[in-house]
Amino acid sequence: MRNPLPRVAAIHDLSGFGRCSLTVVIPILSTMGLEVCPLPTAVLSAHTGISGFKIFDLTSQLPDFIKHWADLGLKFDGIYSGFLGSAEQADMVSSFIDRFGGPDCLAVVDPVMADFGRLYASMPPEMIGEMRKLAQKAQVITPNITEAAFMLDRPVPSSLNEAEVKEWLKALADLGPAMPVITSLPLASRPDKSVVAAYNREDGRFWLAGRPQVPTQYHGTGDIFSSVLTGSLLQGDSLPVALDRSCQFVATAIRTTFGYSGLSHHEILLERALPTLFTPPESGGYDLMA
Ligand code: PXL
Repeated sequence: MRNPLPRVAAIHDLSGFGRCSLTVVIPILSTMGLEVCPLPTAVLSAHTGISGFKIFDLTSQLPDFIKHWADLGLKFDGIYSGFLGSAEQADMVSSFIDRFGGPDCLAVVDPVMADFGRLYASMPPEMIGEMRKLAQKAQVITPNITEAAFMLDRPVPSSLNEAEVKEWLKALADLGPAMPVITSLPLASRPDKSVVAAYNREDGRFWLAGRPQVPTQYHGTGDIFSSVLTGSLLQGDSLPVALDRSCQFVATAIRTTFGYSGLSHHEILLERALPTLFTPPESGGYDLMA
């Protein structure tokens, strides 16, 4: 029997404080009408951007959890991975996609490991090669520009033109995924915008979407973006509409939070924005790259 609601395996950490990973993945995908089955990769007191964080890595537990799901005969319409607790987990996610994926299942890998030119505090350097390998199994990957550079073994660029963006996307598609997306793109022609770009190898088209920059940064916006993108694709949206909805939602969450004084950049007010996921997609915010 088909799942009455599209069912997604969400392979991310659970961080108690600092909105990111499962604490954004679950509310976003649930609001979008999907059933989320979380497979936690690690449990943290707070995300790794908050000093003093404590982490409990679940690498040794994952094989048993996965075996139980296999014994239960679970079927997934989507598999969506993010922050991993160790480099060894990349192989586990790869086998998970082999075991539970297939032509009717969307596999999204967000190669969460770095930002602003640096690996996150808990990330071993081997994670870069492991994420590169794992990307082979995904249809969609959503690196930010630092993660894209690390995966392609290139310097992190301070600015790219459109021809260069297309070349980067093709190079990412050559790693395996048919639909690579790059976020936090330093696009020379749109310095005032927060921009994402994507390529669809199936039709050879490149897409840009974005929203005006707000002069602040909130932690977890990459996870928020990838979660809405995953939900939107699983709802049947096209790639550019899914990009546009994700940018729109991130911009709404940021603008909703930015107006308050006294909130740290770990405290994006996700719940204020969730109801906007019920509104029909606007499609005015994307462009085809000529
Ligand atoms: O937002 C990415 C992310 C997810 N999970 C954990 C993190 C980070 C980024 O720092 O530390 C635990």
